[in-house]
Order: sequence, then C-alpha cells, then structure tokens
Amino acid sequence: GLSDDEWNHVLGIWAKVEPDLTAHGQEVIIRLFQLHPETQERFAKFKNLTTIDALKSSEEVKKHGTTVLTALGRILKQKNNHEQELKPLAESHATKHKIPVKYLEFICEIIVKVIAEKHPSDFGADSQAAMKKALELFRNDMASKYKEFGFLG
Ligand code: BLA
Repeated sequence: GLSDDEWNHVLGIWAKVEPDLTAHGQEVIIRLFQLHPETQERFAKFKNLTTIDALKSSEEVKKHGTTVLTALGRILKQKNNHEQELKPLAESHATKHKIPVKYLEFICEIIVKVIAEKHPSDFGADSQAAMKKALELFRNDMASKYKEFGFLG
C-alpha cells in the first residue's frame, strides 16, 4: 500500500487536477487514441472520429474523458478501500467492454504524463512516484477482479 505521506501527495495533486477535469480528461483520451490507435477501436461511438481535429472538437470525447477521471478520482479518494467503486468498473470492463490490462497500463502512463505537463511545479518526483504507485494498485486490483469475472485481461 501507500503511506499517509504518499496518499497526501496523490490527493494533493488530484485537487489541482479537479478544477479542470474535463480538459485533462480530453487530453488523456486523445493521446491514448493517438499513441495506441487500437484502443479507439474499442469505442463504437468514436469510430467516425478519424482525424485529430475531429477528436479535438468532439463533445463525446470530452464527456468520456470526464467520466474516466471522475471515476478515477473517486477511487483514489478511497485510498485503496475502493472495493465498492472498483467492482462495477471491473465487471463492465471484463464482461462488456473487454479492456485488456495492457490498455489500463497505457492510460495510466498517459495520465501521469498529462498531469506532469499541466502542473510542472506541483507534481515533483515524490508526487509522481506516489501517483504511479496508486495507479499500479488500481490496475492490480482491476486485474484480480477481472479474473473473478472470468476475463484474463
Ligand atoms: C466506459 N470507463 C467507462 C465508464 C467508466 C470508465 C466509469 C462508464 C461506466 C462503465 O461502463 O463501467 C472508467 N475508464 C474508466 C477509468 C479509466 C478508463 C477509471 O479508461 C482509467 C483510469 N476503459 C479503460 C481503458 C479503455 C476503456 C483503458 O479503462 C480503453 C480502451 C474503454 N470504457 C471503455 C469503453 C467504455 C468505457 C469502451 C464504454 C464507453 C461507451 O460506449 O459509453
């Protein structure tokens, strides 16, 4: 797990992300699709967004980015007591969306990069390390729940 100090780092930087959750989320999703185009194919509703301009002007992309970071924020705030939040997410991702754990790794890495770019003076080495650790816990728990739902991820 994370120490109190590490959770303070995680929730401290999250408090800087939250006022502009939508812009962060939009950037994360666009970058995920650009760096890993196979991830975009998982979204029936984004099949028509074939150019960077189309991605940037899509209200649906903004909306999904907000959904993702809102859910992640809720999970982080539980400081690893996230069973209630995680279970329905793991279930939909295992049985409905069928999202490999590898894609979770992709998006988590991008989340750290986007925060680092937007908050250079508030997201130092200790905070980054703490956030990476928190996201790793999240992914590991998603992966073990996936197995309970019969998805090998
Ligand atoms: C949908 N993803 C969702 C939803 C939530 C999240 C809350 C809507 C409710 C549900 O279907 O369970 C949450 N998505 C997250 C979180 C992350 C995230 C917390 O990416 C990352 C920290 N889901 C993934 C990844 C992909 C993904 C990496 O975790 C990438 C391919 C896809 N999520 C995905 C899809 C949907 C979804 C395809 C359904 C979208 C829709 O049609 O509305």
